[in-house]
Amino acid sequence: MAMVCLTDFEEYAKEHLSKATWDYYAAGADECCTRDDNLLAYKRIRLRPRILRDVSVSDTRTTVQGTEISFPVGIAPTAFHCLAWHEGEMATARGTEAVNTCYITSTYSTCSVEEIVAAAPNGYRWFQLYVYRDRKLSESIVHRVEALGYKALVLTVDVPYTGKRRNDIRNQFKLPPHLKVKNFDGVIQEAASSEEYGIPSNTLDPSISWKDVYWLQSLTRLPIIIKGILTKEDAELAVEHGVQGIIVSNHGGRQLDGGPATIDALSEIVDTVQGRIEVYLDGGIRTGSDVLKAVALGAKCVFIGRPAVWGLAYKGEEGVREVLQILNDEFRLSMALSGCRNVAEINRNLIQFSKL
Ligand code: HOC
Repeated sequence: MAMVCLTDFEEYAKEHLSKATWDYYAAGADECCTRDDNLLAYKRIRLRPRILRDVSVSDTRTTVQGTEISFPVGIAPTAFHCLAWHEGEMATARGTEAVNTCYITSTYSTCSVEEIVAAAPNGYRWFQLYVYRDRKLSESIVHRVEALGYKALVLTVDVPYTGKRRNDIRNQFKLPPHLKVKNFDGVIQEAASSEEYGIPSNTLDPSISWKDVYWLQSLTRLPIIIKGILTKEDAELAVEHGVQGIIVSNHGGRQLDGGPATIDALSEIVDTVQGRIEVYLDGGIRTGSDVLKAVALGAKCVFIGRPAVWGLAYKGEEGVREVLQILNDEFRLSMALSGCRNVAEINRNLIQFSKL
């Protein structure tokens, strides 16, 4: 089957994954309004293409945190990749390395960070981190990933509790016994007093607050990127707390239902930050023109979550690579068709604001 666009991978994954696994990845919270709006919002935005600008040569490269990547798309953190492909996150890491972009490894990986780094030693990686009640647990993971050469910490701040995902409750979804959150293997000694998805959930600390950003900074020299900001007020606080980046994210619509689509929240955050730190986005990216719109509205880079998992389900490492390659080709084409020869030429003039 020739894969032409990202939704081809979605259809394949839906047909081939078990129902419980499919439902887990597809899940949004409650009525899934925010999950669905993440995609619909792109369809409401219109572009203002420029013509006759010699687009015979185009360059999609950009940088994130000072490192060059092949185009402004990376892999967002998603959990449990071994559910989609037997080599799990090791395959994701290889597929991403092949395309020379950034892979944000989830804490809830089914391969350990050591296995992931060994599988793709030249990959550019950030690590997604939660703050645990047992700060020593977070601390030990921070030191591990720093020693392994991860280049930034992505502090996820929108999960004081897990969102209500109805199908996961109906399916009683949990990680099957042959899979583990390998990063916790031998690290969490005590039996969990409560579990979600078959993994300890009492570890997540709902009392996390801005002072924990200072705590994290005291542990590491790595750049800290806060994932889960949706308002200008929190964007300003992030800058004031000295972090190096923000990911505008609603956790794929899996947490608070009723919050904004990320592309709709982006502009107020970019306007507030005014270039003081980099702003990224995840949620709802399905085409190269979606990437173009997000970059035009000020995202330095966007990250894809579910589409990477669909690629994995299709053909492991090769599938992840194909998903990224298709998005790269589409982005390059959209750039050319709108008169942009390189990423620096993409700006807000491309967006038709009267239609927003
Ligand atoms: C035990 C807590 O990000 C998701 C993942 C994991 C959520 C936290 C699980 O499913 O959205």
